[in-house]
Amino acid sequence: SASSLAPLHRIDLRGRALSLAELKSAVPRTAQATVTTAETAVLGIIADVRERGHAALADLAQKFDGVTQEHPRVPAEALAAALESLDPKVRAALEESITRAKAFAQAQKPADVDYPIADGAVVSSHWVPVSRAGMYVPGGLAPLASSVIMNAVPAQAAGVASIALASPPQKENGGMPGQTILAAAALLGIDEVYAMGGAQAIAAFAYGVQAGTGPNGGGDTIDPVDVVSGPGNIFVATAKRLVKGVVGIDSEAGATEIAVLADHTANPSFVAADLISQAEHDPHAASVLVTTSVELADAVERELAQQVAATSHRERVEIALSGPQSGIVLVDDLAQGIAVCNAYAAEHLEIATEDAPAIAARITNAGAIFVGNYSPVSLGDYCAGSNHVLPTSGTAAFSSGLNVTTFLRAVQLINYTKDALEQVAEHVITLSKAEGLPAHGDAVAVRFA
Ligand code: HSO
Ligand code: ZN
Repeated sequence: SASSLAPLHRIDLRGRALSLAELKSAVPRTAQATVTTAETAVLGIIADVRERGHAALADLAQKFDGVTQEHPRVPAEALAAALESLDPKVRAALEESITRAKAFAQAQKPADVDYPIADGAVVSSHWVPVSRAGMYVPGGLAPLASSVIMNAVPAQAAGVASIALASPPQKENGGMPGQTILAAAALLGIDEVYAMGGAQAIAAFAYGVQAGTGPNGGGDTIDPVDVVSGPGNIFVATAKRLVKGVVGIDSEAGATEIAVLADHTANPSFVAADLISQAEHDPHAASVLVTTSVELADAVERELAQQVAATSHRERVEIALSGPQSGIVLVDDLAQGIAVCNAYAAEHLEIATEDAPAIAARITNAGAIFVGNYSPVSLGDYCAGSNHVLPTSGTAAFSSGLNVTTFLRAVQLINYTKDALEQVAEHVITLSKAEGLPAHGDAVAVRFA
């Protein structure tokens, strides 16, 4: 059947010299009204979980997931059983994904620095893991077992001792998260798993939940965490933004985005397939093509119409592709295309141009850059070794995708001998006087009095 796909929005920037601010408002983005609505709802949910603990979690599980819940903790036997009954092919694929993610996370671990800055003086920075991390794994439209891996592997590589995982209760699975998610958790040795979804899961991790606050006076303690990580929908991303400061977060990883920077050499069928692959996640997902070639844009639209007609999640894809957050941006040349991509700061950016590595090197803002025709985003979603939890909605301009340092802090150590302190004492005293804080200088002088 022919697709009912409406033509994508076309934004024609050819022949226009735009300032950075103009570029930023020219690129397609989710409407601000949607963001504000989510914020209001999420503030209410966070307050409710803080006030009523397990009782709030139970009500919200009923409301959003349609399940009746006494306590969200998934029993150990359920985790073991899920692993037991896991399809061996899926297990092998998860294991390959884990192997690659682990190898990369290990390699990514930053080195400690112990720097002899002067005689008898050593300044160090030592990477120390956080004590406890809470990870979110989306359920909803698609329970993402791969996100268990993307969250947990870097945390484990960082050396986090206590890891808790939350994923929305699935009605079809007796109110527990999806079986593959449970199996993946078991495969990674994670035993603290909760059937909690949405903003309420983020609130529970950030503030903890008191024992005995359940509907019938039950419910065990959920300890607060130091870092909340993981991808989610707009509500989860908003909740993470709102609890940031109480806890650390990886980044705002909301509804997924793909941008493709393409010239006339791009393969329209590959480009269309990749745009659809991320649109399949969520009606709010964004698929953006930035191209120097009108012919390519037209060819991609023809491909989209054909491929969308045959895709499983056709309705969702059509909504995502025709939304204001998606579109085709026409540019004069690759220099303008690069400027557009940097202004957009995509979660995922594919480079489908001649000499893709050289173009990729000129990208300053993107969560992850997929270079050339054989590095599609879906490779990164599952098995590249890179991480798929990445900053969305422009936050790639200042934040990074989930990685081993998400769970580490660089603690500084300062170790001077008496002689080494004496060497620099005069400067400390001078600066303390210059700032009008003489007691600072006195604290040094007293050691030599
Ligand atoms: N593209 C999503 C991750 C994902 N895709 C998981 C499939 N499964 C956000 O980067
Ligand atoms: Zn994906």
